[in-house]
Amino acid sequence: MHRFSATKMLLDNVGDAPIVSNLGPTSDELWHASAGRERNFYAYGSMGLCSSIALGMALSTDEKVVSLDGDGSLLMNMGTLATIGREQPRNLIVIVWDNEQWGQTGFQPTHTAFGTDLEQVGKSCNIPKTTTVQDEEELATVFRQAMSEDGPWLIVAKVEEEGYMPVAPVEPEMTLYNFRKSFE
Ligand SMILES: Cc1ncc(C[n+]2csc(CCOP(=O)(O)OP(=O)(O)O)c2C)c(N)n1
Ligand SMILES: [Mg+2]
Repeated sequence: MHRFSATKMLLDNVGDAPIVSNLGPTSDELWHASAGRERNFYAYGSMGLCSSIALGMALSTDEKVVSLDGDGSLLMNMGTLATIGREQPRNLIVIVWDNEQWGQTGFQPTHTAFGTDLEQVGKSCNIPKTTTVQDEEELATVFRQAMSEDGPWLIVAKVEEEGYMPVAPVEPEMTLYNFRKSFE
C-alpha cells in the first residue's frame, strides 16, 4: 500500500473530522491531498507527539479524531498507547503508517522491521479495537467501520515508500488559527 493513495482514500471517508498528522512525509502528503482543509493539524517539529495531541483533542470533543502517526515516531513515545488505553477515548482513531523505517532521516530500519508489533503493544495497553492491514482495500473497510463504531482504534497500516513529495508550505501559526476557528 502507498501512503499518498491511502491518504486520499481516508479523506474521501473522513468527512469533516479533525486529522492530526505526523511530521515529515505524512503531513506533506496530507497537505498535497487536501491543501486548504481547515481541520488538518500538521504536527511538524513534534516527533512522537501526533497521537498524544490527537488524544488531547479526542478528550475535548465528541467528534471523531483521526491521528496519522508514523512507526518511528510512535516507537519514540510508545507511552501514548498506554495513556490511550487508560483514558479509553471512544472517538479516537489512530492509524500508524508503518513503513518499518525512520523514512525522513534516511530510511533507517525501525524496530518494526525487526519484529516489534505495534498492534500487539496496543492490545496489551488495553486498546479494544486493533488491527494490522496490508492493503488499501482492507484499510478502507476498517476505516469506515472505525468512523461508525466506538473505539479507541489502533490501525497499523503497512506501507511501502514510493518517493517523497515537496515539503508542504505550512505555517504552524496558520494551522493553529484555522484549526481552532473550525471548532467555533
Ligand atoms: C525529537 C526528534 N528526534 C528526531 C527528529 C528527526 N526526525 C524527523 S522525522 C524522523 C523520522 C520519523 O519516522 P516515522 O515516524 O516512522 O516517519 P517516516 O519518516 O517514516 O514517515 C526523525 C528521526 C525530530 N524531528 N525530533
Ligand atoms: Mg516510518
